[in-house]
Amino acid sequence: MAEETSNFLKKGLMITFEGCEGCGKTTQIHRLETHIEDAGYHAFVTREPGGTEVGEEIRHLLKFGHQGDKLFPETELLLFAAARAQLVREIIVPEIEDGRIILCDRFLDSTTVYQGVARQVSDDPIQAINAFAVGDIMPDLTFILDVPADVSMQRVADRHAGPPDRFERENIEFYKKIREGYLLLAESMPERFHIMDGTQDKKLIEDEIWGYVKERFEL
Ligand code: T5A
Repeated sequence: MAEETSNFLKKGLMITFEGCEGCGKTTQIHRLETHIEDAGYHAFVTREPGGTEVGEEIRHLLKFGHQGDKLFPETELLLFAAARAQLVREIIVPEIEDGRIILCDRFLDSTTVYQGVARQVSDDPIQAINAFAVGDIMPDLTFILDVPADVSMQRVADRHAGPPDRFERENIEFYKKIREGYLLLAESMPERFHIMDGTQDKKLIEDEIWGYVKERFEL
């Protein structure tokens, strides 16, 4: 019988992926998950908003709810924070304590950029509400997949089968603000962020991400 190999981290890690719509987060998270598992570690993939039953209901409301057009930026902010508070407590904290490597598709930086920069909610409530939602949990590493606004919009248009969600219906100026917001945020915290050129070939990005993760965390 083949011997089972498993590398245990005493305390898990959290790696988040951020960027505009269609920048390639989901694609790369699943590829990184495979590398991590092949190396004998345990990965856990989740997403925001969502990842819990409560969070998935909030996700649907935020993206497709027929009252969506009536949402004020402040309401939107609190709904994202509510989904995050649930995800942190129900999933992330126990999984990290179990030694897993959490791979999360968006986290608190999305709120800083989408609700803060693009929707122009002021910084103090954004930071306070983010801090309240995440408690002691902060990503160990955040990849930004950087793509120009027009590439982002084109990818969303190309892959779409159903009707676009509230964020996908935004105009190119919104997408540009998001991109700039992420780049500025990364500049302010270079120790946590790693910016990748998201227009490169998927396999090149995958190899660079895995190489970076392996080296940084000595996996
Ligand atoms: N939001 C979220 C907030 O406003 N505040 C918050 O606090 C949070 C948490 C979530 C929305 O909520 C907003 C942001 C979002 O608008 P979502 O559906 O989860 O909605 O949206 P996204 O996170 O943007 O997810 P997407 O599925 O749109 O994009 P991904 O996951 O980044 O991209 P992916 O991997 O699905 O790829 C998209 C397409 O591009 C191709 C893929 O094959 C696919 O067709 N692609 C590439 N093509 C060429 N070259 C590459 N390198 C490619 N990589 C991927």
